[in-house]
Amino acid sequence: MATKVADYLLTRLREWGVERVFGYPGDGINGILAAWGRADNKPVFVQARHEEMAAFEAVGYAKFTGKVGICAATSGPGAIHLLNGLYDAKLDHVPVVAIVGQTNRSAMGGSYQQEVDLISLYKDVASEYLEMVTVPEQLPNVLDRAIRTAISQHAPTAIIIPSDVQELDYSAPTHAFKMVPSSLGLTQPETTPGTEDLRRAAEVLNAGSKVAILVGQGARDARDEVIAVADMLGAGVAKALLGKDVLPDDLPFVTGSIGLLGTRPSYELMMDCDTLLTIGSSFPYTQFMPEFGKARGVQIERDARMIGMRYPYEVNLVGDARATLTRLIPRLERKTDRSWREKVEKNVGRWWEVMERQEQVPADPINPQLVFGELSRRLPGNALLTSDSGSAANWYARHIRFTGDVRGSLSGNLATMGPGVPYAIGAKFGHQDRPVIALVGDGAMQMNGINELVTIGKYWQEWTDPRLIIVVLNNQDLNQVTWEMRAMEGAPQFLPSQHLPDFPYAGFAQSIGLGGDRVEKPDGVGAAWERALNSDRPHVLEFVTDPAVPPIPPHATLDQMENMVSSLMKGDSDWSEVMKVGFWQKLQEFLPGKGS
Ligand SMILES: Cc1ncc(C[n+]2csc(CCOP(=O)(O)OP(=O)(O)O)c2C)c(N)n1
Ligand SMILES: [Mg+2]
Repeated sequence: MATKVADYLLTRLREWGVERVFGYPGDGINGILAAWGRADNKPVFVQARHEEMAAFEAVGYAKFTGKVGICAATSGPGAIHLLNGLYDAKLDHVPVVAIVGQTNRSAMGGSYQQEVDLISLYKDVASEYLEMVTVPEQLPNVLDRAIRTAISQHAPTAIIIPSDVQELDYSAPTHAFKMVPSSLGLTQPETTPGTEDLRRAAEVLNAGSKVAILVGQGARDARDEVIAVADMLGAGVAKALLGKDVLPDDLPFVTGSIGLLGTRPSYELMMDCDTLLTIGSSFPYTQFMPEFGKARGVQIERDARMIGMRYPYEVNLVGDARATLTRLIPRLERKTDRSWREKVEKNVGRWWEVMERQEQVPADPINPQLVFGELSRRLPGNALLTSDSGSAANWYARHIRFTGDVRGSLSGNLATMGPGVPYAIGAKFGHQDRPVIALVGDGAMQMNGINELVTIGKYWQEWTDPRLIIVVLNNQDLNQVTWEMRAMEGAPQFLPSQHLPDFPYAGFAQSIGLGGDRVEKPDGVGAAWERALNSDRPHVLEFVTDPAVPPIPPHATLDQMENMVSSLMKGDSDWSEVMKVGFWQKLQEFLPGKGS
């Protein structure tokens, strides 16, 4: 039988080294599905419950492996469902290729069933590369460019293949006019700034006496170099959320996360420094960076389109983090006065003590901080963590100490609900021998996480290490929004929108053959973690947590936090009182210039 376009598509994906495609079927891609059958399911088709989940799985796979993630969906509704996951890839700069179907060429423009103008719909999300294949000779070039562009531009791209084209006999581009042949492979250039620019950057960094470093995911390959620079400059290092795994938290000068979800030591590092070095981060919140005019700034960023924003930097170095730092280091002078660094380290030590004490404050019934603290103390050094958007992201940012090779990610820039469980599935398919832990709210579970447990149920027996732990914060509240409303609107909880019905998350997991624990008391938290971490199968840990425990922003000083913890521990006040008063009235006291 002749090779059809769909057969060649799968062959080419295999030639690119693609091992898995996360997808969902439909008649817009029936031709490709039939080819998959003929190709003995290579690359392996991973079936999600929903196309958005397939896209999140591809994003999670790409984030945790560094390889391109591929997702596939049918025309019309399937392609529409992929969108939110593809936007997540776009905003977090993740290489993902979407392969979607379209109606037959003969029906196009005829308002045909499931006919959606996909070129217009995908124009923005796949702005780096989007093309429809209309004749077989186009295919290798369009697919190769979609893959190469996704990898090199760190972005989602998409190819649309009408169903009748999938069924055509494949015919390769020829050595002829208006044919576009293509070839496999891609090497990534190493970009470094020029000597004069490195000299200017070194001048700024050497002149400062209180240096702050901010790292983001772009610094991930430069761990040793960042440590070396921080040592020479006597600097503290704060981490943007997507860069939480760039440096481990057991280094005493690492101040942890930055921003509203960040730590007090990161806040003070930024407010008190006289020099800022940002490496591989487009952290957007200027108000958590030094006052304008207070610090001289240097930025290192691989993408010239993303440099020079967020802060008025004096030197903008376009280059890869590792290559640039390697060339910068010989130009740096070791700071002999270590007092700034000592202050930062003292702050960091005290911060972790306050976090541990906060975790112990009683709540009704479980303090969510305790859930994260108990995990942090047991976290395997090779774990992969995902967090959903919700209060979990606060506790993930502040209470989990990364050590060793722990990796973690969340939807950093789109901050969408829903990726916690599918990211974990993508991570697991990328690293079947590593434990994966998803930290998810009950709202996100009800949005899609419960359904995606079914996907875990379908595949877990294939995994070398079957440990995939899904933590559900059962607080019967869309808690993060509840707190945001209190903060910004001064509004009380609006129950018709905020309250969530209960659901037996652990019981449901058990009913489909997974492990499950519902934990209702603080003294059961540690033991539940032990069970899940030693389980022979994926495990849902449902913790009944108190929605009245506020995510305290970094405006609160360590003294204020300690006082609050002491008064809560003594019973002089409790979390529900904080809630009644309205946390944000309390927050006012924490804002700079207000209260003690
Ligand atoms: C798709 C999407 N819808 C809505 C939001 C707004 N939002 C952010 S966090 C959140 C609440 C999450 O609730 P839950 O998952 O229960 O976590 P909790 O904060 O209660 O721990 C909402 C509604 C969003 N970020 N993404
Ligand atoms: Mg909730």
